[in-house]
Amino acid sequence: MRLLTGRGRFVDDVRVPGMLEAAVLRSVVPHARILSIDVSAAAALPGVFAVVTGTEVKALVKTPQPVIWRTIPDMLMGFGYPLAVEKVLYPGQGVAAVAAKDRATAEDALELIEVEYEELPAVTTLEEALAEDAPRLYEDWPGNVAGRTMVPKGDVAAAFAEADVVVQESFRFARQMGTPLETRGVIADWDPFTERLEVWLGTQAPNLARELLGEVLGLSADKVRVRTPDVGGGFGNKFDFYGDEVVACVLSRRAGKPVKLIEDRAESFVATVHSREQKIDVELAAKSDGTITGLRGTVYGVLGGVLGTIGIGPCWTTAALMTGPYDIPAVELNVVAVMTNKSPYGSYRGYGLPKANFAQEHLVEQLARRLGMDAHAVRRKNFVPPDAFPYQSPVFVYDTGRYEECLDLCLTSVQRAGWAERVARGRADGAAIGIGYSFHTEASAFAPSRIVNLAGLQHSGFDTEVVRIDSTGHVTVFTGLSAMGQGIHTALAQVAGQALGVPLDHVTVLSGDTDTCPYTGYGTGASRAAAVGGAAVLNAATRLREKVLRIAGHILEVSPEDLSIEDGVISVRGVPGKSLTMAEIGDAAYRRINGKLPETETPTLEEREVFDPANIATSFGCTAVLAEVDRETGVVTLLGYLIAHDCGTVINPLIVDGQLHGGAAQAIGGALYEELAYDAGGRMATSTFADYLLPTATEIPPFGIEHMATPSDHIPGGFKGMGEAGVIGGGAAIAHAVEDALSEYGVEITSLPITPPRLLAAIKRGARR
Ligand code: MCN
Repeated sequence: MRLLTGRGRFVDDVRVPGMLEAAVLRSVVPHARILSIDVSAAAALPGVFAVVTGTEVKALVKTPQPVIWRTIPDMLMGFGYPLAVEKVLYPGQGVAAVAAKDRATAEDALELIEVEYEELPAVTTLEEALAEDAPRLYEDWPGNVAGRTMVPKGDVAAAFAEADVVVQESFRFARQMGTPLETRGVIADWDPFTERLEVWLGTQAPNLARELLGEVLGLSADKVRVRTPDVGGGFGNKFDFYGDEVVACVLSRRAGKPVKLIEDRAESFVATVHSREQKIDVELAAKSDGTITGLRGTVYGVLGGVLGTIGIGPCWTTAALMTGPYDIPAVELNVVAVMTNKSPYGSYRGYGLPKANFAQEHLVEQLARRLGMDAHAVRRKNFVPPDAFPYQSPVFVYDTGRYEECLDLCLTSVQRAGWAERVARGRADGAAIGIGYSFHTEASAFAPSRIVNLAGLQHSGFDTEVVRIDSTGHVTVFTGLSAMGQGIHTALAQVAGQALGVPLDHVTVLSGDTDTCPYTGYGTGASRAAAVGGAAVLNAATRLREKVLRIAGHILEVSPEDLSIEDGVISVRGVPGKSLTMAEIGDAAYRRINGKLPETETPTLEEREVFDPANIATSFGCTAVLAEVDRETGVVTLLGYLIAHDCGTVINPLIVDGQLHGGAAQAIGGALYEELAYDAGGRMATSTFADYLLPTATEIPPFGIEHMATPSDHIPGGFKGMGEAGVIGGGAAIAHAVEDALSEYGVEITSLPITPPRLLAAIKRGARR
């Protein structure tokens, strides 16, 4: 409501006294040697306070841009600096930056900067990058491959040698991005007297940003404060740490004034991380009864010119989780990290899972077609059964699951919606209409720290929460988890309120300041905040409740076991009228302590919980899509979208449904519209929403959602995460609906997005069969 009524405060709304505004000069050429940069005219422009180039920034920082997700052990590190040094490696890479009295002056100054480039041939596609004679981005590397790794399990060679049937496919996924409504923004304020850096930053990970800023600038953590106001969507893009953040700090130091740097929309297409682009070559071995025995292949991550914060993390995740809900005994999935002259690869909702799910579900359907079986029969045959949990997948241990029930729930909801009849009617009228399914798992609640480290992240996965009841009996939760629209404040308030027995409007959740909020492993991402943070709040609040009951028991001269708390009132069970309010307990703990606080209790009511779960939590779901294809235009219209979902104990059903809707909208964009394109010369070709198409309300079909709840067995409260669920299964379900609609042509969808020209070409190919 606060955000809807315009009361939100985002980085760009923050005004620090004396603040300057900055702008970054970004290369339009994809690959070039920087022969010279002349900033003298820019520096002389009235209103300009500081100008920096890449070489100057490099001299001021202690390290290049950090890469914290190192899934490939001996990876060649294509490190970048906050601004390009000697060479530009992608269109959009910053080469110089200006701080001026306002943004317009800063932009005028950028026009006065003279950069002399020696252009080099651009490497834009995977094939170009892997060609024998490919130009090398890093001249001292043997090629453009930064590294390789493998996800192994069991005896793959034997599985394929003994298979009755092998199906194989090659998949392509376009570059896409999260496109949050609010672009990235930072304000840096260096205080030369305290030697402390105050930063306002739109980020999903304030603690991480604080540490990485400190690392790059050579400051200890206490010398950096990161404050995060409202974040207008992050979608993973604001988990990553950007050179622009360092540039703002360097400019602030130079100018001796606070500096704001806000990315504009056009910049965001090149300066915010891209994601999704992959090629996956994979094959599946099976028995003639549909039992899957092996999965092998290669995931090529088409990375950018320099490594982003998370390196090849999403592509490794694609391989690590490609078995999805299926019990596949033998797996060998190679991961190849390939550098190209494009924007850095980074986090985007779903991480590697939408691609893993697409490949996995396509292969299952292909296998079913080959064996003449129903695809759901193949799914059922291979699901990890409920009694096999905890289940060791190639990398992660899945905690709990009831996959077949979830599939049935989805099928029942499709039946109830009358889709089969609708398809029959539509087809009788000549329409190309069909239904598609996909079943997904989500490795959510990303933790514990040891698994997070095992997965290559040089950071931890625990969370710290502080729950306080104040002297008026109201509750404050201090969290390091930042909100970016996913409703985490509401969820944590509900958990605390329910555990303490106080009404929701007596709970305040505070986040967004590393000086005052506790340390969280790495912020909001990987659908972890509700489960890991919720469990930490639950544990802290449960201990606090016990203290409240002990104090109340002391005052009322009854045993704490005889007390209950409801709506902020502590009552003696069975004795009407004998009660205390939470405010009276607060008063006893903070103010009128004498006689009211038992001598064994310390004053105040506050608990801190550091929670590092034993494992990740695996939620799951089944998506069904009803789609119609216009055979003349190749346009796909989605007519219905049903999800059966399980994220353990649901904290807030309304938010969970909203999360599924939002994720599904992004799946629809990824499946049908979104593609960051480069022209033949390697320049960015999509720089407005007229070129990069997002689905709008008119393209989103009505959603139906069904829930079941299989609690996590190791997370207090039984919560599992689900913030990415909607985006994971959508692409495959949409593709399968399109395939079903066009079954007469034998169309198989193996790349996303499914644009009309591509679909028309596939229909034509099918018609020729
Ligand atoms: N929830 C619940 N019960 C559960 C699990 C979740 O009620 N058992 C609700 C909670 O209100 C919680 C929300 O669902 O706040 C999402 O929970 P969770 O799965 O823990 O995800 P996170 O809070 O860690 O959020 C991150 C996740 C990710 S990784 C991306 S990317 C993402 C997303 O959530 N970006 C978003 N959802 C987003 N939603 C909005 N509006 N904007 C973004 O940028």
